Amino acid sequence: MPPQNLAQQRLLIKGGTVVNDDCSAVADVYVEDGVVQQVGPNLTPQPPYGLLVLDASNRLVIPGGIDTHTHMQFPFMGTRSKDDFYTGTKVGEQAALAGGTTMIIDFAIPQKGCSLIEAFDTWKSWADPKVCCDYALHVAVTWWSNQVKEEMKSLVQNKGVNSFKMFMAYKDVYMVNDEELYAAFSCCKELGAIAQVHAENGELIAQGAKKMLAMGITGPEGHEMCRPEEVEAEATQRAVTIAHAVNCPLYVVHVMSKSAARVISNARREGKVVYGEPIAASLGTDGTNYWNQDWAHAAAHVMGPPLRPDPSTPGFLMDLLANDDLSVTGTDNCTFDICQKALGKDDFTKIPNGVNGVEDRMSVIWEKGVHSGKMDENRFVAVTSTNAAKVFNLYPKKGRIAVGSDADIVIWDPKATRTISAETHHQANNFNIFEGMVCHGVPVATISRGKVVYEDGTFNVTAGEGKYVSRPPFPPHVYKRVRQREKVCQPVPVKRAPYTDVVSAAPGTPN
Ligand code: URQ
Ligand code: ZN
Ligand code: ZN
Repeated sequence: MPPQNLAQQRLLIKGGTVVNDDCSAVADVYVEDGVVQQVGPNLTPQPPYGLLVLDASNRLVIPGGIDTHTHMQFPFMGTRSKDDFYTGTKVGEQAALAGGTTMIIDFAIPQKGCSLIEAFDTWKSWADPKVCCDYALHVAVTWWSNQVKEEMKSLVQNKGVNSFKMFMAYKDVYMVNDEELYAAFSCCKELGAIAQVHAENGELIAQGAKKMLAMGITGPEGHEMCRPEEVEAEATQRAVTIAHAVNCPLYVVHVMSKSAARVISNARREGKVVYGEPIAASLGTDGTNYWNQDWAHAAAHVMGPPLRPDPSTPGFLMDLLANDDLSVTGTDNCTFDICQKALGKDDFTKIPNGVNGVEDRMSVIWEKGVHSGKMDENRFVAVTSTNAAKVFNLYPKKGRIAVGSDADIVIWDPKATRTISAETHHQANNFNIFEGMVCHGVPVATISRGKVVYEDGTFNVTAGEGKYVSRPPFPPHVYKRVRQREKVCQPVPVKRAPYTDVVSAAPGTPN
């Protein structure tokens, strides 16, 4: 008799095309105890009993998606985002597993003056009993002190955190100034962490918002008009400059505009260690929605930085993503239903910021990126999974289908289509910013650590089954260059004979 549950521990995915970021090949994948054991043609694992076989012929077998940017059950702007770690990963407004995402990285965000470690512990205590896929946590630095510096060190050394987000916006709430950015970036570099920025000029937003309200513009269009894209581009350039000054790798979250993307692209061409993260929203829709006659429709798209009214923005960002000017994709999934959005019905500055995406990211990128001919299936894997795994030091455990990797795998049907709709999505939210979009590319089955957790619309996963994943510092993909530069690119003084002649101030110069 095979031991109980053996079928779940032993899995053969047969006849699919295995796609990694660097190659595709027809091969079977054999999984045991949650880890890939063999990849190759015509595998016949022994003994045959208790083996679950999945037919993947005519389908792609891809590494599970990694969503680098979510906010589950986030207390924000007087409310809390609707998807929690259960609904957001399994069946909520946006359900990661249903969309082919097997890992999320959420953000622990302390209030100013509060402990980063306590924030981390709080977020982890929310996630652990509920989360259905693997997860990790970025931590935000919202103020600066010696305590913050010590806590960053402890988070890196004891809690498996290797990324910290600094907000350049949300004045008086989360925003840090340039001096604090300099200190935080320096600390990240010393610890081997990635510095992340929300790049918008918070001072200009505050002034712009006052101006819009004084002009009687209280609706969602005011949200975009008070922070046009140069507000994002200026902050992006400033962050690039400060990070470069301290030789710290920089990761710009939620790239929303052409001009911010150009700043990142130029920085990369100048050899700076910078990564840009467009999100499903910025790749799949645009800011013309803020001018929609229906207030609820317009408000549902409010997020920061905003979607841009130039309708060619999503295509432009996809081109840069295809060409490696931009590197990684997340969603910033932070869902609020229409009643929550209505907190700002008379004042756009009070509309809770955030949109959906975690369930739809993979399909939206396949449709707009691969089906459109901008990228091949290997680049798709790179931008939805592998690059994130490399940047956040999860590779090759995550982000690759190879012997020894976690069996986080998606059987992907590139020909099937689905129409995205709030009526049918697995999220709790009553609005979907991709409503009506027909996407080629559908996950047929999602496998998390060797277990089939989602297949043809049916889930087989319980709350708390996902695991926290520690991320060691100094990801080689990011830090090899940084460390070498540290060694060889230090400024050196010019050796010269000392000046020995007369020293005198101009007569009459006050002391
Ligand atoms: O800025 C973010 O990432 C969070 C706090 C809120 N969501 C958003 O509008 N981008
Ligand atoms: Zn942000
Ligand atoms: Zn965010």
